[in-house]
Amino acid sequence: MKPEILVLGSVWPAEVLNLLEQHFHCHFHAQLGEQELDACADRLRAVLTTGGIGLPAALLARLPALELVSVHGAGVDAVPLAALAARGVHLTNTPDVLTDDVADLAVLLLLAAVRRLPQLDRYVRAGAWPGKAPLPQARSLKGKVAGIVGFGRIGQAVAARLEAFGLQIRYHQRSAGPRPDRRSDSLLALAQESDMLVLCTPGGAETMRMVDAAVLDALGPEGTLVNIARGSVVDEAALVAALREGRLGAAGLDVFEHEPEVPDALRTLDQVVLTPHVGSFTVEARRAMGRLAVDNLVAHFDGRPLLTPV
Ligand code: 8YV
Repeated sequence: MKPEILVLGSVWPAEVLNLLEQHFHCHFHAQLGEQELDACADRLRAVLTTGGIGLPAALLARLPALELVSVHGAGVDAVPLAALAARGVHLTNTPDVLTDDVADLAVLLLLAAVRRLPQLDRYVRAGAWPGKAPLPQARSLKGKVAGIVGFGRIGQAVAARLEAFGLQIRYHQRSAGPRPDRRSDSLLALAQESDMLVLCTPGGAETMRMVDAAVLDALGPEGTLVNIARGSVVDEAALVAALREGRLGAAGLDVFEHEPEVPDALRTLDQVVLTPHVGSFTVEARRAMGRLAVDNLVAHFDGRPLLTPV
């Protein structure tokens, strides 16, 4: 008999669904009523979920037979880690296979924000060019300092790309990391030393709103903030205020505090570039993430070691 698993999220590609059906008896949470969930809950031995949905604690409490949570994504901040550990439930994620694509998006947002790509695009589309409407010059990247917040796999991949643009790299994270000579002691110090901050740190309680008004002010009116990490890392109200009042220069944002809702204030600001949480949203990354997420489930039920345990 195939193990019974619960699948959260509603937009799984056909390839993932085919793999799942080969190995598991799948129950799709989005299609289950409360009574249907109750009827199968004590047979559900694993959960497949996305980084954004994670596993709500209330749902975990309804799954007494749970052995494994497989997260399709690198971030596990939406999973109740302590409760899983207390129950001995295994947890896997899909690191590495998305690193390059997420790092590419960080660079894309940084370049677009600093060189004002959306404004330039709007300028041409609006027919402002022939009339020689005033157009402020952008700033160079070369010689500037990029501060990377969270110097893990993605942070280091962003740094490698930005060094090729002639930027100096500094970073902040709790541990020393691979290049201690480049590490700033605090986030505030990093913001003071940097022309731009790129947020690559995990979400969760420890990093909640760590980018606050003081950090944004330290980055300053010529500074640029890029966030490809989690919306929770930034005090969004403070970010809006800093941009509105010209205390921060520009921002490139892929993630938001209450996504998919994006505050009107951010959507109307000219110096902001917005994308809908698409760091890993490429054919290649999503295919590899889907396979890895399913392979972890299969390995567990085959009695083999998990491929990418958290
Ligand atoms: C995805 C992500 O949006 O990896 C992460 O942590 O945020 C993203 O890659 C999501 O997990 C896709 O399921």
